[in-house]
Amino acid sequence: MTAAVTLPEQRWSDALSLLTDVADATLVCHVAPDGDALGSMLALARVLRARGVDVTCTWGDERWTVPAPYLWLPDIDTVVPPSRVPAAPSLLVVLDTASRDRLGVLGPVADAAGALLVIDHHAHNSGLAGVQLIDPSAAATAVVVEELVRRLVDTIDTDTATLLYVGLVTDTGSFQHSVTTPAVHAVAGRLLAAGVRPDVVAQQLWGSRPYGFARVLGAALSRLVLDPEAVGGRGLVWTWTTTDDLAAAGLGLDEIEPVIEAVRATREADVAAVFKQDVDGSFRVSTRSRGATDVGAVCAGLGGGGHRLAAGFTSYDDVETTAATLVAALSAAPTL
Ligand SMILES: [Mn+2]
Repeated sequence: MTAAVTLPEQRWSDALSLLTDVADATLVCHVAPDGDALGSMLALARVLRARGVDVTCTWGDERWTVPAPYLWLPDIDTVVPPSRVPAAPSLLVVLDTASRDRLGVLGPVADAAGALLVIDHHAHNSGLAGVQLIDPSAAATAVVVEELVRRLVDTIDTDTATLLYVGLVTDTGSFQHSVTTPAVHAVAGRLLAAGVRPDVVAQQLWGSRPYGFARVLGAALSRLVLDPEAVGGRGLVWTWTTTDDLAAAGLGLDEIEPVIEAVRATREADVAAVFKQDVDGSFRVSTRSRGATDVGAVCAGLGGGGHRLAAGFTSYDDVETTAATLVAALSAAPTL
């Protein structure tokens, strides 16, 4: 069976020596964190704290809040705003990104830290030095962290396993994406054996949404545009949400991520996109491909990032201009 993570043995020993005998560590995941970013960060934090390390956990969003869908995570109450991060920590661990610009306001901390450990599985990255536990073939950063943690401790407790499982199950699309190898299920098996309740996690992640979500989804679907000529004839389906939609529903931007799930299955389009207006007027653009288009490369070209089939960027233009920009970029998109 191919391993869930493939990295040179020397890399693991370099990482372990950074984590051994360190007095304090700051753990940072990417801005606008998802389940893999938060789960990976909080899992490693739990293990390090149990070993006596003074751990600080955060991410560098300018307007920092804990995303509502993840308020139930074990240890989520231990995260602090980026302003509380030591200016020059002994060790900075960066999780679920290897790009300096995805650190937001915490970019300078990466330069000032005594040592740097980067744990990630994204193919597009730049700008961070240090020890690199980066495997673009890993299904999730949580998979890399699971391997690291198994090298640090003999047993993984249920809360740590639950945090890793959240990363695994979100980044694999509930084990539906092509990254779902036998080794991925072996990782999931180990986590379940540590006491994870998959039904409870699934209920929290996908079975529980505020009423307002259905109202915003309705607004988004009422504006849906199908452009079958786009993406070299493979088709684009797209829509948008406004800050007025969110205000009427009493929701934050972090609660409408699943809108794209209702759009992405559209058979007539390989690519789906949702533009979500933020309070500063900009749009957070989420994109998905049904398998034929590298939207990760397209979004990277537009200043964002992500994976081949799921990626995003921020647009500072209006809806029409954003759509035109996206259509133009997709017309030159790499085919998979
Ligand atoms: Mn990830």
